[in-house]
Amino acid sequence: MTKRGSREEAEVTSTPALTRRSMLSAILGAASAGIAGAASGETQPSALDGPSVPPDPTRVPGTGPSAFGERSSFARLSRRAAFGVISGTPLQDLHGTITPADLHFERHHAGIPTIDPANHALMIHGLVDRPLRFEIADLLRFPAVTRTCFIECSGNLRTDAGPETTPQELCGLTSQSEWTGVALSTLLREAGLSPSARWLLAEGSDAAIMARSIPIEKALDDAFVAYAQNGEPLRPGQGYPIRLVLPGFEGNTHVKWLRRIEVADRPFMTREETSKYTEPLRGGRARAFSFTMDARSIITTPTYPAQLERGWHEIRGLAWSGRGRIVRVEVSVDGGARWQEARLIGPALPTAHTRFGLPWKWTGSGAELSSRAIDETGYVQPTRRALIDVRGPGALPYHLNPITSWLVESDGRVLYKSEGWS
Ligand SMILES: Nc1nc2c(c(=O)[nH]1)N[C@H]1C(S)=C(S)[C@@H](COP(=O)(O)O)O[C@H]1N2
Ligand SMILES: [Mo]
Repeated sequence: MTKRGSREEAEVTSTPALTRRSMLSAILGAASAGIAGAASGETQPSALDGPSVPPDPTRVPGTGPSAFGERSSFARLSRRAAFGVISGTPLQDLHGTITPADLHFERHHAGIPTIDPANHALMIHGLVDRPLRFEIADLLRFPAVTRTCFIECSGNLRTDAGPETTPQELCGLTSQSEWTGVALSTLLREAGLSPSARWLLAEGSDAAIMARSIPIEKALDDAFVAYAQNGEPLRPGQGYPIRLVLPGFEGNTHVKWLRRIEVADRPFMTREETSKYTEPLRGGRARAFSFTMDARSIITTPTYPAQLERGWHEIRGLAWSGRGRIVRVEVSVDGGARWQEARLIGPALPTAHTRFGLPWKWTGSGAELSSRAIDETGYVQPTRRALIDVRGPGALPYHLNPITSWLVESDGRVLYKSEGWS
């Protein structure tokens, strides 16, 4: 992996409320499965916590209701953390399109800050008629907006992945939530934009003081300040108490722990939009402010580490586009020689993960499964070769959305078709 944040860039914050038991299962979980969800305090039940299973569940009273629901200890789901600054969503273990909040991928440039919402506010200043300061309670009083959309890190492709790579490890830096908050246009109207306003700076209150320039058109279109995720307050890892959501834009612009918006007549040229989050092109040039996430898809089952049985299966996966709706997903089982139209399962919302499926009978011979997404602008997900031709083998793999394939071996093993990036 060339870009996954470097160690010196950030530190993992430890979760304040680790109990002895959760600490123990965190350590056991991390040690036994190589799973480091422990770093964020998201622990899985360990063998020690396992329930005693009665031979016949109808013969014994069940357990009672509780303050918090927990996942079945048979349903083992976890994020995989790396370098202390990133963790991926286990795409291969999920269904539908909503990512459970505790499995939303995480990318923190300087850890998760602990913020008391009572002491947090959002400032709007710069080229405005009235500089304003909003408490969280103020934000909750404005008309709410709710939108289901993905957030995807533009570094979401592991270019050095070998055959034994899961979808989570390959491209688990995309997740989807139903976000609720207040439209940024509403807040900007309160402050009154000056006619020369063209760009905003959005700044977070983490130790990285991460900041990005946002074009005014996006700010006035569908940008919003979210305070809730899947019906509950944002998780600390997702920006509690507030984050910016810019549907379809690269993950980095969705500034978490948002504290300040400054309005200006030009971009601010912050570190994250100059030395980072730009894409090298052929001929020694680079593109910058490449906000929109291009259409992409990935098969989530069957993929590594599945062991396939002969007979009928449904090839399933996710497709999404930062430019709008997914209109079509095509699947090939013969390495791209022929493509079949998959069924879209559930609604195809704009800038949202869309589930697709295609029933397929595996007869026991080798197969190569691939998917390609087409969005409402007619954009077709490119091949790896086409992307390399345009970008060159540049050092920073941002905005790479190649068609991805999985090889089914005659013994039923499923492996990522690893081709490198050159
Ligand atoms: N303040 C702040 N905002 C941030 C970041 C950060 O480190 N600090 N990381 C950014 C990056 S690179 C991404 S991809 C997304 C990740 O959001 P998530 O952790 O909720 O998945 O948040 C963005 N917003
Ligand atoms: Mo990112």
